[in-house]
Amino acid sequence: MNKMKINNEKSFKEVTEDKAVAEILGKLGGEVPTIFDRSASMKCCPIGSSVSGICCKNCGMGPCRVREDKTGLCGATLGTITARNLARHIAAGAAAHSDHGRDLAHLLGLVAEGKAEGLEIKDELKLMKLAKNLGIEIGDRDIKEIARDTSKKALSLFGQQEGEIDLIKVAPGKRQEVWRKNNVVPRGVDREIVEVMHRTHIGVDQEAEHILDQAIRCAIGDGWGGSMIATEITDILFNTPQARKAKTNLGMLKEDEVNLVIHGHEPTLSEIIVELADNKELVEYAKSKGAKGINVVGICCTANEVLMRQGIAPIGNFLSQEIAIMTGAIELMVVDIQCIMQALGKLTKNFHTKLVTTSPKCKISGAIHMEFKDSNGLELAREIIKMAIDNFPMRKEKIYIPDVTSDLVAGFSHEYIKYMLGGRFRESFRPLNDAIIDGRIQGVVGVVGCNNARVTQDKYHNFLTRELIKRDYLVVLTGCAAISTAKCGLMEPEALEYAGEGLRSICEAVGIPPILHLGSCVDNSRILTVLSEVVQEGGLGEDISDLPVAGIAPEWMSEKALSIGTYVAASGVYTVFSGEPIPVESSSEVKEIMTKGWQEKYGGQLEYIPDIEELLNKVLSVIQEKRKALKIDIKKERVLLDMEARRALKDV
Ligand code: XCC
Ligand code: SF4
Repeated sequence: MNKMKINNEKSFKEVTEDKAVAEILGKLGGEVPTIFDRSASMKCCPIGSSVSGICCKNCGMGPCRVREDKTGLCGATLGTITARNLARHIAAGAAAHSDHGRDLAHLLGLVAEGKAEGLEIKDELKLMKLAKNLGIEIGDRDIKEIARDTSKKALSLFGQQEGEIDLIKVAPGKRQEVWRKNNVVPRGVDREIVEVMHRTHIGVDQEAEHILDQAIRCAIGDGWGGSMIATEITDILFNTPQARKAKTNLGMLKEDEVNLVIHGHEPTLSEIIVELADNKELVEYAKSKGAKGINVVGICCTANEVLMRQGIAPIGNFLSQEIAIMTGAIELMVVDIQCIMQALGKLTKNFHTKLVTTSPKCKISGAIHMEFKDSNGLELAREIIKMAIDNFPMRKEKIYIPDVTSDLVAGFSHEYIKYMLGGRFRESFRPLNDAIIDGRIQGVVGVVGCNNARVTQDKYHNFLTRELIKRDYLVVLTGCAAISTAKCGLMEPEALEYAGEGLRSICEAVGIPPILHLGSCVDNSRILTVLSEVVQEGGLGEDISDLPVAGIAPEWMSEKALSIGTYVAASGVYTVFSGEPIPVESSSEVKEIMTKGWQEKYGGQLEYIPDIEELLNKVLSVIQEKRKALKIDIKKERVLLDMEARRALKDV
């Protein structure tokens, strides 16, 4: 282990922009190895970079290492292998999101039948909306019946074999036509994932463009299928988010309370834990063990879910998970699925912290497995909280909690944004469209995705967000990107002062911050819904591809991010990834297909630009081009009206 490399103040700042993480590394870095040490001592495998070609291990004659001038044993070319590898990544990402969505669809059915203890339908209006989109009869039927049928129909979309998945109808009509024309409307969520796996098996699909079209069909099944189902049903069962204040970062751990961290992606058990942590009896029990109370906080997207609905503090994003344990203040970390480092199993052994896995899909050696089975939620949550409390007196190491916190505002569902814009009785995206048309808002940019140990933690998210709002671009965030900007204080209400004049005037008038936290990774589907409704509102073209918007994943690392980027591009948005490594770097053919080729076919593209300033400039120029095409690029003079002029206007 190369401890020397990062065991000094300067290099801590090189690996993270998060002050709390840097502080802990400064105190304890090197004593126990973390991902930052591993990243310093192990370079990325160079295969895949343009000079070294790419590797295929799709059959037992390989691995074959292939370059521009050399094929694999079977004759597969560089372009084919690059496309196949990427398609498989996308299929894995889509599978992760969709399996998460499937579980929620299943859960909705159990709740409808009263078989999920501690859970109920919280947002009936939202249930009606989803039921309608899925073609379920509403009439004056009982809410439970509607919920049961909605669950059944949602579940059927995963295994559907023919036709089209219903939710693509949320997209503008013109967009649906683009997909139909290119034959990429998903027939069923699972079916497209399976077909990617089949087509990338040795000797099947061997034309890069054709393989990538299937990857697109699979990704659309994620965004407009699995992920959308996950978001909608989470809102139905746990409430559609509304703006709420909260705090973030490691300073939210409490020295004198039982600290319980929820980490992963699934909201269900976490929601129950959060609610139960206020239970008087349990709080009394904690007091009997010498603690002042029970403090539930989160990491990664489970944190985003409970932040959006309950205001629970996210104490960190992906790269903070080990660092949080190193505070010595965590009694128990309960994890479900996705983005949980296996390293936690070994790391927690150095501390009193208990690591508990709960999903039937995820076990980690060294962790205690306590399985969540839909119907045992309340009982399991109580057991986990009790275990955390019992562990409080077992603290042995020195507690070190950095005094670093930031305020934030989160909870921007598409419904809430619409409500803020138009007011309770006239919910509408009109004010947003008007602000974009008159240039006060130049465009909307999604900054999404992960942390990546090869990139300074949070740096790109924060840089881009600052630069964009300064130039009057409204920024929407999800996932770890959202936690980044929250940690550096960009989501504080005062952050408005960093925004350009036009954006600030709108935000002040409407009462929203210039940076909107839309939720977890599956909630990127909220962005799709917003874009569709903005198109429908009128004045900005007829399709998502006409809108002055872009998507960026500057610190991505997970396969889910690749699936997200692909469905966003396929929905007509200019999408750009940064960071390293670049999975298609070796093949100019594949890069060309995903940029020029997709632009022609889908009106959106997925590009990789490693240099962050170059990336920013590209995003700005793409959006300005869209404004030009819409003929809204000429900045209209803003006339300030006095009271009389306002009255006169009203009378017209
Ligand atoms: Fe995971 Fe969603 Fe990535 Fe963060 S952002 S590292 S996927 S937790 Ni989605
Ligand atoms: Fe090599 Fe072809 Fe087998 Fe890939 S599928 S490992 S290129 S022989």
